Amino acid sequence: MKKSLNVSLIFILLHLFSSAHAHQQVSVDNAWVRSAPPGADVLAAYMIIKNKSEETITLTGVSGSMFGRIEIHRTEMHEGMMKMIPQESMSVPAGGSVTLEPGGFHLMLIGPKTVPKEGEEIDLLLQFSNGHSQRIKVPVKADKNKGGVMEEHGHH
Ligand SMILES: [Cu+2]
Repeated sequence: MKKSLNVSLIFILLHLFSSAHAHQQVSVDNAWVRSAPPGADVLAAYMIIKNKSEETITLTGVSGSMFGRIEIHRTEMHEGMMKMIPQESMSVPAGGSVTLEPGGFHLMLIGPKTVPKEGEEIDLLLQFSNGHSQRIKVPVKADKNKGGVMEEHGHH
């Protein structure tokens, strides 16, 4: 009787440990949305996504109730022009990270119901191919180095 109690206690502890561990597979740091003028029809979100697991994790979708839709974009040079290429997904290597930053990967927040102001926070849900999803709060900030990345809005 006593023995079986101990066994089930160990099982519960293991289960708690493994589910806590699953939540830490992905971490999101330095997330921010670039503030945009009222009436803007797109905003860009940037962050660092870290994969602490031993397998590649793929970001397959992003949603947020404040926006019509959200796409994963990558800014690339094409024949001397900066162009944003929508991506089906974005892979984060095992034990590595991917940085979303002006001029590279970013989340394109399309069709905001209202354009959020500087200092506000946006709720986003990141969905990964392994079934993991992560809710994040992203503050709206002014671009620290203005200029140089305005092309991201110019193509919409
Ligand atoms: Cu874009």
